[in-house]
Amino acid sequence: MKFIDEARIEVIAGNGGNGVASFRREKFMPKGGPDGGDGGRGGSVLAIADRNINTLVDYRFARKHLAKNGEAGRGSDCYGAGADDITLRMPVGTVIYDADTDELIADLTRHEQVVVLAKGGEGGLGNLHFKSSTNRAPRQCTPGTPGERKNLRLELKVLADVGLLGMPNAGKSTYIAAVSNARPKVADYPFTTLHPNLGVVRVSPEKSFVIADIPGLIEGAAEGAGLGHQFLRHLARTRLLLHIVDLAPFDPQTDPVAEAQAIVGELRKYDEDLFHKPRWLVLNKLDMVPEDERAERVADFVKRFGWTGHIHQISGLVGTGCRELVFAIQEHIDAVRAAEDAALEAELAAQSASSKTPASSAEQHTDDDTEDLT
Ligand SMILES: Nc1nc2c(ncn2[C@@H]2O[C@H](COP(=O)(O)OP(=O)(O)OP(=O)(O)O)[C@@H](O)[C@H]2O)c(=O)[nH]1
Ligand SMILES: [Mg+2]
Repeated sequence: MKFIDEARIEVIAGNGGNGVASFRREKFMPKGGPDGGDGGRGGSVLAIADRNINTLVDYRFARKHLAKNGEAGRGSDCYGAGADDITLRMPVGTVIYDADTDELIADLTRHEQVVVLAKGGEGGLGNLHFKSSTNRAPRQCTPGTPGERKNLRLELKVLADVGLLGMPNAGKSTYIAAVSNARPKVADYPFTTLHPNLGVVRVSPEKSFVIADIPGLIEGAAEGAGLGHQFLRHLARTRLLLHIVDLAPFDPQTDPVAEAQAIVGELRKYDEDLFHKPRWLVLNKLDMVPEDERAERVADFVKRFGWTGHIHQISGLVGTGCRELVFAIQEHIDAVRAAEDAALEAELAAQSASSKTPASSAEQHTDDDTEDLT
């Protein structure tokens, strides 16, 4: 299963510029002192975690990342300019290893977390640093140090934000193909999808989410019917489930309400937590329902299914309603991420406060709290 995304890159930091040995030479100043400046620092290569990036795909194409060298120092007390660092944006969740030694270099767990991948070299010293009372015309200067150079292996465990749930043939793969970069097999027979597929849905240049298409579920999956229900484990860490229902089944005897109830039953049998996860109802294949019957068919479904939550009507095949659903999902994911960030910040603030607060003021706090309660 392609849930691990991997890339290998080479990072090369810039060398430090050399220091120089030079002497002041001016008219009427026959023995000007040393004036050779230092070399500038070489640029480092940094990584920054960005939660708006979902895959390492960019790093499979751009493999070599080079920062510039620092400039050498010059005469007349001129210091060489330092080179700028370069920053590589990587998804949150990326684990970075040294590919040669297998040593763990960093684990990017927080949005905006910065780590140094290869440190730029230090600039060398110019001869003006070597001036002393006994040596007033030093000729020493030091070269810059080389920048670090590393081969890295990046690993990302791709976690889906959204999971698709539904009977075989409900149109799960059709939907993921319509809105994401995934191109799963779509066919009019049940159990076309045998392995989970992940797709990245890009809503704007900075916003995207990952959606997981899993094999269809049928009644009795908990007891092993169809492909079983083990695939549901891939949905455990998602933030939203889309329950896709075929509103126009090929066989007129099939009742979409009974099918939807069977899915919910299997979900509950599999895991109570998954059952309580936010879940939206997506009624699919609306193109197959004559326009004048749609409202009635949808209302009848909602009533008999007893649904009070979010509902979307789409046609994965024609594309109707698909974009609106994508925007609604992104909004939901943004809100969940913001709440997660706020919770994390509060936790970090509490941690740093408790490590800084002296015992006496901590007692003070407790007193305040009890006062509030009474
Ligand atoms: N008319 C119509 N057909 C659709 C729509 N969405 C999917 N289909 C058709 O329904 C059939 C099943 O679609 P899939 O996307 O493979 O369904 P699935 O839910 O992924 O099925 P499994 O992988 O077997 O679980 C295909 O023939 C699709 O072309 C739709 O909105 N309208
Ligand atoms: Mg499928």
